[in-house]
Amino acid sequence: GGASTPKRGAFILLEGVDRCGKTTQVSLLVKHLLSLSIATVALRFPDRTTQVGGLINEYLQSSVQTDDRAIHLLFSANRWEAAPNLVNTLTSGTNIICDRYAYSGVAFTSAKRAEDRSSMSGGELSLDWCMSPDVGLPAPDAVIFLDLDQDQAESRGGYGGERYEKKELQIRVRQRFAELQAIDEKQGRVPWHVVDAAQSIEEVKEQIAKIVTDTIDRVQSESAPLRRMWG
Ligand code: Z5A
Repeated sequence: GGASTPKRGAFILLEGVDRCGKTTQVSLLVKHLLSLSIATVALRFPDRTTQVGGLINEYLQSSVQTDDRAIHLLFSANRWEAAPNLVNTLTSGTNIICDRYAYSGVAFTSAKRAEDRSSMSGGELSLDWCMSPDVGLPAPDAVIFLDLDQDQAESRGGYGGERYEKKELQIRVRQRFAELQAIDEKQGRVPWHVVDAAQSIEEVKEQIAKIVTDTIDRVQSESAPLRRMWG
């Protein structure tokens, strides 16, 4: 018999509101999995290191008026430009732990209102409009949503200077994530795991590590195909 095809890696996504601890947990998780000799890499969006990511970085750090649709499409393009490498990584058997993705894209743009926005039209951009450029991207095998209410998030220190770091917007973003969770649960394809991010770093880490190892086991034992976003 020939060599068997290696099992693909799992694509695990951490999402959540500002300061929920995603970045902290992604790096702890990658260390934990590597210590178990489980091949894993971290990804994050926006990836500010590419040319498109450089434009996004300038946008986030300035108050320059840019049409919200144009900036939304840049965030999506920043995922599409990473997608071939993302798929290759999974196919080679390496797991990916990702910090933000299309859900953040939709949640933030759709939460903007006239006062946060600079578009031609005054109304909010619909969830459907916001989802469409990301349709077809590789879908995660699990979403881990680090949930933190606004007061707890604020207790982690004052907001920095970036343009989305505003209370009212962040509250609406959290509501949009809940709508996206409901859509995924209705489709029954991408499972969500909501973790209480108000716990200690160690407690959150233990809960997430269990979800991640269960997801890796499931993807491998079922030889689960890689799905596409919202397809
Ligand atoms: N955005 C968008 O609009 N469209 C898109 O498509 C995408 C993103 C992908 C930049 O994202 C902005 O882009 C973001 C969404 C928007 N706007 N906002 N807000 P980013 O990912 O580059 O930046 P960020 O998410 O705002 O920040 P962050 O650094 O990634 O935050 P975090 O990862 O959630 O948190 P952290 O750095 O791990 O922890 C925050 C602090 O809390 C830190 O001091 C920790 O030590 C502390 N911490 C962490 N865990 C705990 C616990 N358990 N207890 C107590 N304290 C804790």
